[in-house]
Amino acid sequence: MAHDVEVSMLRAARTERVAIPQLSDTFPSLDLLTAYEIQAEQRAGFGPLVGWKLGVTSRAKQQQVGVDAPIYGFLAGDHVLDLGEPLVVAEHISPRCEPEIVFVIGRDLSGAHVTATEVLGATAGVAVGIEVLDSRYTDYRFTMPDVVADNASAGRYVVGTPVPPHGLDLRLVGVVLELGGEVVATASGAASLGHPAAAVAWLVRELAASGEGLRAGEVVLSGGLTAAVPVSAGDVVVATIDRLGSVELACR
Ligand code: 0L1
Ligand code: MG
Repeated sequence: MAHDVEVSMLRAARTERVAIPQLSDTFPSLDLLTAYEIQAEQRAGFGPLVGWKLGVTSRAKQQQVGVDAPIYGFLAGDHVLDLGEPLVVAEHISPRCEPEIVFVIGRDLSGAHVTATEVLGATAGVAVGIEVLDSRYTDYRFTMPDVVADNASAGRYVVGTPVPPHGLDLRLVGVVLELGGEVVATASGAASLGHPAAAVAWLVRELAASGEGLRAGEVVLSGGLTAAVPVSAGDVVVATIDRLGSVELACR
């Protein structure tokens, strides 16, 4: 593979749970195109592809990590946490949790001009989710190409029960993130690029550049709606989204 060195550095960080300096320190010419190539080369090291994640789609996230444009990453079987399954903090480096609106795709969708309306038409259900992010970089610091190469900090995710999207205005649904029973952040669906379906449409258009698209049955995390909250063993995180319900994640 073209980027064996970068891929093995990131793999070692992930499997040994030891952060590495950001790739751009070692490879100053790292650009976005190369970063997506490095990301794609890592897919083979995970389970089967189950979907995609948007990253850095909200102002709160952009301010938190100093990256000012959306990115995407892949989701594989290894990223899934089942309902009620705890997050084992020691399996990660610096886990952080954030609330997401999760799309469950009902039919294949691809193309360079896909719209939010088409995304909603192809969606079988939407659900509340919690994404667990984990940067493989020292001090959770990175440039945009660094974080793309690191699969948009994908760690784990848990999804609640989907409901049909029809009749919901996903811009207006309220979002509450709780940690240990305290409300730590609030938002509405519009925090993700103005409309979560618009964020998914952006993803589809980006995937078209590499001849890919969404497949029926895949999930898409449409972007963290608040800043992400660092978690430790013993924490309990609850994400609640109006009309979609709540999902809880215990950390141990
Ligand atoms: O899902 C996200 O918005 C995260 C993208 C990468 C930045 C981070 O680790 O917070
Ligand atoms: Mg996220």
